Amino acid sequence: QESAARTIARPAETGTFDAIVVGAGFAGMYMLHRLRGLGFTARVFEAGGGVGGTWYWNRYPGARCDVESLQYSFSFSEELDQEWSWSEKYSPQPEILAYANHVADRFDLRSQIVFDTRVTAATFDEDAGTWLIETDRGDRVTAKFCIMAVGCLSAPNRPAFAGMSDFRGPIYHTGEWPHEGVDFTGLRVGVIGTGSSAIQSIPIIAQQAEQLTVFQRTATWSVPAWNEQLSAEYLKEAKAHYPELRAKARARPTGFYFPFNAQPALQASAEERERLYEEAWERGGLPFLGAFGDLLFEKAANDTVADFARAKIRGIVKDPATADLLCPQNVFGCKRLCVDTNYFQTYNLPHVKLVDVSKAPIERFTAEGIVVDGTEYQFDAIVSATGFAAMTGSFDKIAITGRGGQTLAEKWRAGPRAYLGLASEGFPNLFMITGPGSPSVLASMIQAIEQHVDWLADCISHMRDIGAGTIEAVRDDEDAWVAHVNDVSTVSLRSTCSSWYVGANIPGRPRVFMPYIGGFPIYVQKCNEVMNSGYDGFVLA
Ligand code: N01
Repeated sequence: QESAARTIARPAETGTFDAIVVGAGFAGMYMLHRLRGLGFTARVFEAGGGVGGTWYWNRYPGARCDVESLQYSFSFSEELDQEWSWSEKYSPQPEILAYANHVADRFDLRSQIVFDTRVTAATFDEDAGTWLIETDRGDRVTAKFCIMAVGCLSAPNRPAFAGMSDFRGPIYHTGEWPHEGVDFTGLRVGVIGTGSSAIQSIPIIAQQAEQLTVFQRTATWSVPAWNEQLSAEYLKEAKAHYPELRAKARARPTGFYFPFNAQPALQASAEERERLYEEAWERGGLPFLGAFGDLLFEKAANDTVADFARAKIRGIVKDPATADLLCPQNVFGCKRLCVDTNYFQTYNLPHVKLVDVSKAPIERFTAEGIVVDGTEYQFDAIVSATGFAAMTGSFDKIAITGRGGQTLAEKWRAGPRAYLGLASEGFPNLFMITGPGSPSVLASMIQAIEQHVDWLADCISHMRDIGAGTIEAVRDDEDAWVAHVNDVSTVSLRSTCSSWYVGANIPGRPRVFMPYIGGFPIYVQKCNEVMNSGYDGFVLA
């Protein structure tokens, strides 16, 4: 979905800046705010017609965050924390987008953001030590620093099913939902996929559709959200202790706070396990994983929580054959755990059907619908909830050329390589916010963003102080970090399944565990050590 403003002509930008930032999601906005505060000149180029990134594009029905609203927000301004009031425990997409717009206005960011403009190329000029950034609107600007704030889950994955163009109705992707919304009332709807986007949208689409058919390749683990309105008293109390909550969050491996029981599941009796799983289920959401300390490390411990969650699914879904299909057989929480409102209950509705495509995949689209195993399912509209080319997909869309004419795509062919997920050797002065090899998607995204942006702001002003022209990661240090990211991932059961964490959701992508799973505080400590040592592992020239 491109906004109408795209078609309106505007003069091309040609200036020179200290920094160009690509993307005006939470990362790009905060980066701009910090750069400006330090007196640097900057431009942000944003493909969308507004700020918000993920929350600008993902407008599918039921879209909401799975991190509690009080923690899924910027922490850099106490005034902002105090003046903004979230209405629900888990914010719906429109409210997060309203928050992003509020931040843009409150910190007066818009004047330096160029909307409806996609960066197409970034090329390093070795002689000048600067980047030339080009866009699809003809802009050609030069900057000392090029900062990629392109998001981790922002390049939609659209599997190329045979015959797709034959389908007579609309095909929507959850990650690029029409801004005017979609009314499915009275329609026969097919949904492909059962990840987070699907499990959030399916219950809402089912309320409108006349018939809903879900094509499931891998059954999904999901825990109830128990979402609720936040009362004025609750918010008052929470805001009175906001700094403590922020500090507690930063000290957690996930970068957000929830009750966590470090005890190993296998040390508890079967009765105690059942009791603690029930309690955690009643709390719901991602904190369910905090029921015991070893659930993502010990397969035998994981089996106990998987059995518990399968029993929950069987208790909800009335048709035993459907319940069987909905019961995942892989490691619990191996792919990102889903958080739902009435997902499994939806399959008890008479007009909702589940089709297993794990053995016989989707064969093709036809004018009328989708064929699986020789059977044609007829639809008026199809929803592709097929996810994203995670972590690197948005880098792939930009022709990034570094020293010696090397492209980032070439360098990353066998998997992304970045020192601390911040920079890649051969690409001086090119930074990435929440890049591959940083905690990013395994931490609370906004906390991860703030830490990266603050580190970059310190780095860039240090370079100004010492008169450095370029900064570049050292190959050996980068290799050691990439090896560490890989080694530490093998400790977690999360490395064992075919998720987007490892690029395995898309055929042909190299299988590499991309985010850093060693924990947010350990990572922050490492970044601070690097900074305090005068940027160990980087060459400043
Ligand atoms: O994408 P996904 P998503 N034939 O990749 C299926 C975040 N997020 O957009 O599992 C048939 O998880 C695929 O099947 P399989 C969150 O981090 C957060 O749902 O690969 N099916 C899978 O079922 C999340 O993890 C929130 O076998 C095909 C689905 O499509 C991440 O974004 C909300 C297929 C894709 O699931 C991505 O979530 C939404 C094919 N050819 C998203 N190709 C919250 O904050 C793919 N699939 C709550």
